[in-house]
Amino acid sequence: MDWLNKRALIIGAGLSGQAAVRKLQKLGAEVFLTDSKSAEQLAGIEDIRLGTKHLLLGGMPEFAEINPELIVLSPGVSPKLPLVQEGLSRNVTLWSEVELAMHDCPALCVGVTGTNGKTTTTTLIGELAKLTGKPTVVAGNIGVALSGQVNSLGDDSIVVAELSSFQLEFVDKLHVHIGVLLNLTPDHLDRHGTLENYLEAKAQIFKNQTPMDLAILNWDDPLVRDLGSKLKSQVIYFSPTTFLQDGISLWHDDIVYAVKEKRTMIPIISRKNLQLRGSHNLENVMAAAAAARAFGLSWTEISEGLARFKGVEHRQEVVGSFAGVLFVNDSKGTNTDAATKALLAFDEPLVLIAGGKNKGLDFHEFMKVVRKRVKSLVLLGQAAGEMEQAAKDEGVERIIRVATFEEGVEKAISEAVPGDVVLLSPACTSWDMFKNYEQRGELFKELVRRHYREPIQK
Ligand code: UMA
Repeated sequence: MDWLNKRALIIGAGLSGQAAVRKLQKLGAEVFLTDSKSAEQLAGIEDIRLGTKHLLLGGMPEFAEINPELIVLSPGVSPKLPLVQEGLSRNVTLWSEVELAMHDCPALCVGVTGTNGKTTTTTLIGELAKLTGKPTVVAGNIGVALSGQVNSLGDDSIVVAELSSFQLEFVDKLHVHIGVLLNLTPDHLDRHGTLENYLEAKAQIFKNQTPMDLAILNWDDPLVRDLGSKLKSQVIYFSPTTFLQDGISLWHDDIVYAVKEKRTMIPIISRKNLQLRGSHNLENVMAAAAAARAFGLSWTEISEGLARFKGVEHRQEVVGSFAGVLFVNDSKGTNTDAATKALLAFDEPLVLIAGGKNKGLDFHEFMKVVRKRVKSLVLLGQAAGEMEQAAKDEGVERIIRVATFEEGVEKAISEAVPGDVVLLSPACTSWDMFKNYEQRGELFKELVRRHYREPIQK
């Protein structure tokens, strides 16, 4: 579609909005950008060269003030906004930012959606895509707007896009050649209303697929499985729990690819050779293997790529094994759900470092899991007192309170013996002691490596 001299309104001036402005400016459109926040509240907005007439901050304009021919919606902006509703009633083209990004992009598009595991799977597929030697871009809901990343790509390139339900809600021609739907559990229902609507938004990832394309679906998730029979594309299922005669699943300890018609079963990798832990990560690995096969890697290359993958930084990230103790950085575990998942991912005795700033959560359920899985609990930060009380209430035996993060790491190291795992998964935000969870995770890694006199990796 040609946007030269057309009036385009972008709603939301965050990462997506700012990238959309730049893209539409390049396409020669007359661009308007609006945000309910003021310029002072918005990071990076001063780099956007739009006159005051076109930069409408601190509130939303009336539709008639702009009369746009295109509205681009940032993912976090609800379509219930009167401005959007008016656009819809006047049949104005309404696109999500990912539609704008990919509309004229000739690259092979691999899209990953689902409620959980999107970022790990997207990152892993990105790593595997790089093994093809082709130019590869990894972007989307992962924290980098697609519109700013894909503009100079040719048809020999691969785009690996993490796609949220928000981003998929208003797509038109978005063609995802290889689409992954990992799982679906209730989430974002404040925006989508019902689980059906949420599934419908996610299923948009397959909207423009043809019989040449591939849908990679989770067999274990009934809603996702049922979608398979409704798609035009080829479907491959994966399952970490049930052996599939057609698809990717587990055969004893091996992840295998089976094709019933050909009576073949190809071992891809033993789960023991994966650095990613936990059964939820098997879903991510299986989906990534299916995608990588579809963009042309051999099973050997896939196996090597999977074995090398250490996970996403700060999410159950393996720091290394020192003196027989495995150190894992899960600084991104900023709530009890995430930290529980991390605890359940390990069979080994655990020394857990937890605490920080509480988000208003109750810790009792979490401490029930801690009692079963953790041999020593090291507590720090503002929430330490509250966590200690909950831990005692639930019968956790070994609780160690420390004053500083540094002391916490040293204590955890002294508690561990060969065969143990020292896990940082705080179940709290970092904001009482750090700028963000990344800074907390970096310090953890640095302290561990310093203790064992390993070179610090920046
Ligand atoms: N805004 C309005 N009016 C509204 C609502 C929002 O003006 O009614 C403005 C806000 O004031 C703000 C801007 O919109 O300035 C923010 O837009 P946004 O929320 O869409 O955020 P972006 O910075 O564009 O980031 C988005 C994704 N955020 C959301 O979907 C909420 C990022 O995913 C994504 O990485 C980025 O685009 C680049 O593609 C984050 C996320 O939390 C990680 N995603 C959710 C999730 O994973 O659960 C879906």
